[in-house]
Amino acid sequence: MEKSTSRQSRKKVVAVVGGGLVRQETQNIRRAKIVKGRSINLALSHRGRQALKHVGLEEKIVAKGIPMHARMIHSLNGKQSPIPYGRKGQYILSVDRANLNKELLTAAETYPNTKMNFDHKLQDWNAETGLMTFARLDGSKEQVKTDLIVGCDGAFSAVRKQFLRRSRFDYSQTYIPHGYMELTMLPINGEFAMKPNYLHIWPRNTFMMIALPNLDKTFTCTLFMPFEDFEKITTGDEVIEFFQKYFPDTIPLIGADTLQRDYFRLPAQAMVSVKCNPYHIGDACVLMGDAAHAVVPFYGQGMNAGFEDCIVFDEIMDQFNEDFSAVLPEYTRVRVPDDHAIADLAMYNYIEMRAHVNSKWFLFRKYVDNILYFFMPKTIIPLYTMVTFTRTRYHEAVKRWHWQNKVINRGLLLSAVGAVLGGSYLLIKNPPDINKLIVSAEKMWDRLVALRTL
Ligand code: EGU
Repeated sequence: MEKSTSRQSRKKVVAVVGGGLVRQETQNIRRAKIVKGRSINLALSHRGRQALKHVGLEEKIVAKGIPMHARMIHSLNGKQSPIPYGRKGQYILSVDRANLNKELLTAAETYPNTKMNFDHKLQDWNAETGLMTFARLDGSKEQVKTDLIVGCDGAFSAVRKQFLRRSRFDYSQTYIPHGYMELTMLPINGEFAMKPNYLHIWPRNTFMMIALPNLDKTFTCTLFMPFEDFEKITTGDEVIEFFQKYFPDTIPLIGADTLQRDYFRLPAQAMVSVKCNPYHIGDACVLMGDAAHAVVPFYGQGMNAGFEDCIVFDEIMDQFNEDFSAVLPEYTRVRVPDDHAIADLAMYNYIEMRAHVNSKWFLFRKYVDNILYFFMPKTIIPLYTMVTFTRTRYHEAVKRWHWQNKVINRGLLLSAVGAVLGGSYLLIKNPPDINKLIVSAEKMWDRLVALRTL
């Protein structure tokens, strides 16, 4: 892509390496037959929508997204409990990865100063000279030199490789012990098999399944489970046995045959978290999206954070008159703390969910969040609300969350102390009649029994 500016005399040539939500046999999604591995749908929330708005695509994408106003928690006994994401109008969208890609490519093509090359694999590049070598499908090579390289080539970025050879480049990558597998839930009698406008969740501690709706009335179910457990299941009967034990309500919905077929279609996919710093080399190269910060999917923010990178970069480009030597360091300075914060949050949520999140705990925690938010909307904002429905900088959201937790804990402590002191005072002032106490204890027991059966 070429970029002309008012301030700079010569047009700058920029190479965007990658830059689609792609990872399949051919980068051109419009010609790709199968999309291997990668998830089919994504949760689009505020940050991602704002970025799409900047390029005039929000309406187009939202029109083909399915709103999810609440989570639907599936208990082991088949009970379903909705928990809203927020107020009316606060919802996330299930969007189709392939469609998003198609629209982004089509929009990019409309710029006269862009040229797209598909099926060019970055083999190597030189950080000193900026010379890149690409391999085409037929094995031929092409060498290109540009003013700026933008590495948008995903978690296993070839652009990032050259950063690793440099001094004072921080890099960490962590594979989590869990893998994921996608299973399709087909429509039943031409209709969605479950309520469509929800993010369905089956929290089972170390195992978890979620399901997002698609426009064709299917659901894509994603099963998260430790690799060692995936490997223990080797036959169709074992698949059914496993689902009977943990996700019994899904067997009739997915269908035993489909389940057995889908389970063995692809091996479980790995999930990796990547953090690095800085995101740039001089004025010549910059990383964005998963290439800069791959996150585990447990906050639904991977695409949203990557899209937000673009807004932040664009704002800094305006601020510094597109002077790459000023823009790139500023982008690193501003963006690294936020991307690291969301990477940590996603990892934290993974650890918390696998440690002790069953359906009761999940429901309880989200109820408490929502109730506090309802009564003190200015003081206690749930973390996921700040992350999902605002553009509060990720690291600010984390800071505020820590502060809120302190306030909540103090509040709880004070109430507890107050209750004990107040109760003691009342008991001493008005000693209760022992007979009345027993009667009310019986009543209390009835209430407890009633609660249990709720
Ligand atoms: C995982 C895989 C529920 C799509 C985190 C919530 C996700 C998504 C949650 C995937 C969960 C987990 C949040 C959203 C979203 C919840 C969120 C997770 C979309 C804390 C296609 N997560 N996901 N949190 O709050 O903020 O509903 O594959 F199960 S959307 Cl793990 Cl908001």
